[in-house]
Amino acid sequence: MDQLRRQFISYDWDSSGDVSKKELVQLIVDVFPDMAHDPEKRPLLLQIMKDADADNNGRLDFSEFLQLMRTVEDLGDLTQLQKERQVIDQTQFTSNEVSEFRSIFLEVTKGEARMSLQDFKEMMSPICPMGDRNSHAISAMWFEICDSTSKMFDFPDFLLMMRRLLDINFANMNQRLHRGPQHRKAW
Ligand SMILES: [Ca+2]
Ligand SMILES: [Ca+2]
Repeated sequence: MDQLRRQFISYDWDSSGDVSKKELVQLIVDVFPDMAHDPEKRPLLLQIMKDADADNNGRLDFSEFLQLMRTVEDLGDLTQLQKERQVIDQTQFTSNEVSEFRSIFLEVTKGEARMSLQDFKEMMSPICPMGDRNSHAISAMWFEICDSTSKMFDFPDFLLMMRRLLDINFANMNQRLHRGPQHRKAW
């Protein structure tokens, strides 16, 4: 709560107790970085702002701001879900494979939502020898896939990576995993 209060105050430059038009611009850019510059997302953005502005006065007071932040959080979950569905579709892993990969992912991250490159390499090391060459190749693929700010993998990123490694049979991993084309087992 304190953090949200501080965030709210930081947008309310003139300390009027609410965030009005000019102040809203900065808030939108911070809170909706993707939407702020995407004309197609503009109607959705306007709708979200309108929903948050309960008394329709064009400004957000603190309680309206809290409502907005809740919507943003829900949207974040939704976007993540959409990403995951899309990636599962794209990688064509079966639902069994996806659940196997999910338990591997969660085991490596100890239940966290993000995986580090180092943990990924450690996970891979029993399957492919992690010499300089393999290690660099994995890093290069990793940075192509991961979100550039966090440099971490979420679960869909992890699936994309596994799809790529299996497809190119990275360091002969399919043989090591005894995984032929007809043998549809993830791990
Ligand atoms: Ca203000
Ligand atoms: Ca209002």
